[in-house]
Amino acid sequence: MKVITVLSLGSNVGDKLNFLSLSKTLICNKIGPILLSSSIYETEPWGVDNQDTYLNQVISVQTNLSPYELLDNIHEIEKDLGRIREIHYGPRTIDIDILYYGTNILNTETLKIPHPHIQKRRFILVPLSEISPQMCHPLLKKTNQELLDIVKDDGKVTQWQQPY
Ligand code: PH2
Ligand code: MG
Ligand code: MG
Repeated sequence: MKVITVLSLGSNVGDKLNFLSLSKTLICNKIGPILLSSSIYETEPWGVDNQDTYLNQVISVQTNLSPYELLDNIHEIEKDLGRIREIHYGPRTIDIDILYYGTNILNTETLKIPHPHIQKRRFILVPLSEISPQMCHPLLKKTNQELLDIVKDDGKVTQWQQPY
């Protein structure tokens, strides 16, 4: 069955732009076609100090994978791109998080959908509202744009421009 899943991409180590780009190629190959992609944003690290800024982007992807198959494929892609899981919230070459899986709700030890932190993070809500402002959060019953309008987080999120 085809479902649209919304993923958040983040990188704050090494050639960040390249890690975003490589992750999208692998997502197309292993997960499914990318339907929408937000701009890339440079964002202030959330939850930890003394880290380099992130590049973040949100994409929507059409997939035939179940939520757990999706998660397994994401972990494989993160591993392929050299992610070592060390510090919680620590630096990462690539982090791929499942924000939404259609309008499904899942709440298990290993997988929580919608992503439990969507409504707390500007670095997610800004790109998410760019591609899907009217999409409704299945638990909070607010649109992504409404969640952005009320978010308390004041972390800096600026559209990233390719230097030339
Ligand atoms: N990811 C985190 C923790 N903090 N901060 C920003 N700006 N962007 C992220 O992607 C991010 C973060 C944990 O996954
Ligand atoms: Mg994350
Ligand atoms: Mg993650």
